[in-house]
Amino acid sequence: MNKTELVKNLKTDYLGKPLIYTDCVDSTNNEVKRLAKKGCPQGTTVIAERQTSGKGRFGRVWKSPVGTGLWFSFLLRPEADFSKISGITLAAGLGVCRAVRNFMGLDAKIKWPNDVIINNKKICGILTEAAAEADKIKYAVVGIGINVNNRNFPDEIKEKATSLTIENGNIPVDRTEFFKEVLFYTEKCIDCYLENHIIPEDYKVLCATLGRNITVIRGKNVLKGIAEDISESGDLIVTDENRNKVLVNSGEVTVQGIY
Ligand code: BT5
Repeated sequence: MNKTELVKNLKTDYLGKPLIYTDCVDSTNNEVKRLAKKGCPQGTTVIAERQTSGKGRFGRVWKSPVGTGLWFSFLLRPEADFSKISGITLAAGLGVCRAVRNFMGLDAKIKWPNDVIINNKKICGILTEAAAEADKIKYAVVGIGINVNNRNFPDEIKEKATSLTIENGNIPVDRTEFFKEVLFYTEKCIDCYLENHIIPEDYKVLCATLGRNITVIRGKNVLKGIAEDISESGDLIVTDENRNKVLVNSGEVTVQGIY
């Protein structure tokens, strides 16, 4: 990829403006956070060919091999309550899902809260990190990792990970054009969420978690039940084994038949 092509004909209002392209960084989330503290504007986006400390949630590692995927993060400075943070992650996931469906025609779905999957395997993970001022969002950094042209994966994730090219019959995917589609759809979905403050119905249609038996691990507690719905603030509404409705807003979710 190169910066000139990445910014050419970008269809967004603010995402990717400005765009910082780099060969190697510890984590694009960390880099955007550093820039945020220096006052950079909403929309500032960092994309890297390789991350040396790509990260997932709860301190986990995000594998970011060189030249295969899209590893990028962008800055938002919304005027919104801090409670809107989890909905921003869901909106970004919907954006990626739409981009994959429109650009590739592949049957991408969402695994609540932060994965995009194809054929029950993970092609994308999203990590949102935010700073608060009183109960408002000061800034939010949304980091998106998408496996695009990866042909294989390390042993520890090969059962659950896939890439666009693997799902597309090994035809290489134009990462530059696809990146622009992702920015376009993600911006649309985030704007829509921040204007209307509800999770759109098509999120639910594309959410593979709903209607399935799930297990949620929250610290030492394990909750088993059926994922029924998603609340206005983006929580998962689960009916547990005693038929109680429980709201789940974080934790590790295993969906029967997925991972
Ligand atoms: C996530 O965390 O899925 C969020 C990943 C966010 C990555 C982006 S890349 C750009 C930006 N900069 C960063 O440093 N991060 C963001 P979580 O739900 O905790 O899932 C992490 C788990 O996914 C790991 O423990 C592995 O099991 C698995 N995993 C790691 N690398 C993967 C990959 N490339 N593809 C699929 N699964 C992977």
